[in-house]
Amino acid sequence: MVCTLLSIFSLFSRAMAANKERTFIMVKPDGVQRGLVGKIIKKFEQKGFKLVALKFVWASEELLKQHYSDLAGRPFFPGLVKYMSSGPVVPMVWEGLNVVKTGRVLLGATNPADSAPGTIRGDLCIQVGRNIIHGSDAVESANKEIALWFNEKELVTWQPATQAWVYED
Ligand code: IDP
Ligand code: MG
Repeated sequence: MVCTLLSIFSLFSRAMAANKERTFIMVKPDGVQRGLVGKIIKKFEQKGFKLVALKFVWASEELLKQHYSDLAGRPFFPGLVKYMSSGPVVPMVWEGLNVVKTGRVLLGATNPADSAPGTIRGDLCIQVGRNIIHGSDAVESANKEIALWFNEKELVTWQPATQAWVYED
């Protein structure tokens, strides 16, 4: 009996933890300039994910170099940093079950030419160098990116009223 209760509790807390996965999403300068911020946020809201943090900032080249440090050796890196620092961006944190992977699905392929219709990049942009949105590619990189762009106080703890209608547990 105790064992059964314990295993039910453990299944429950594992499901709760899975629902708390977080990803880092950012509307890039072209997305902001083209007035697509609301449309992009709406995609994540309508899916059922929970907004945990959001801000509007003009990021420094230094921050962007850190954000894209994995790509520092690529020929497009200087252009990428210039593009990303050319105007304000909207960094966000979204939470939910498999949000990292599903977030990437909502974004579409890196190159909009390969992004499926219905995805953000597939519907709203044309070239890889102006692909309007960033999304973390793994839980580990998500945690790194969240810590780079937000401090603990900016990550808001709250319970959406819709929770029981989005998740069965
Ligand atoms: P991702 O944004 O889909 O994760 P990454 O390979 O991590 O794609 O590349 C980061 C960003 O660098 C892309 O979103 C895009 O803005 C830019 N980028 C990637 N490949 C190219 C390229 O070949 N030319 C110009 N920019 C590129
Ligand atoms: Mg990437």
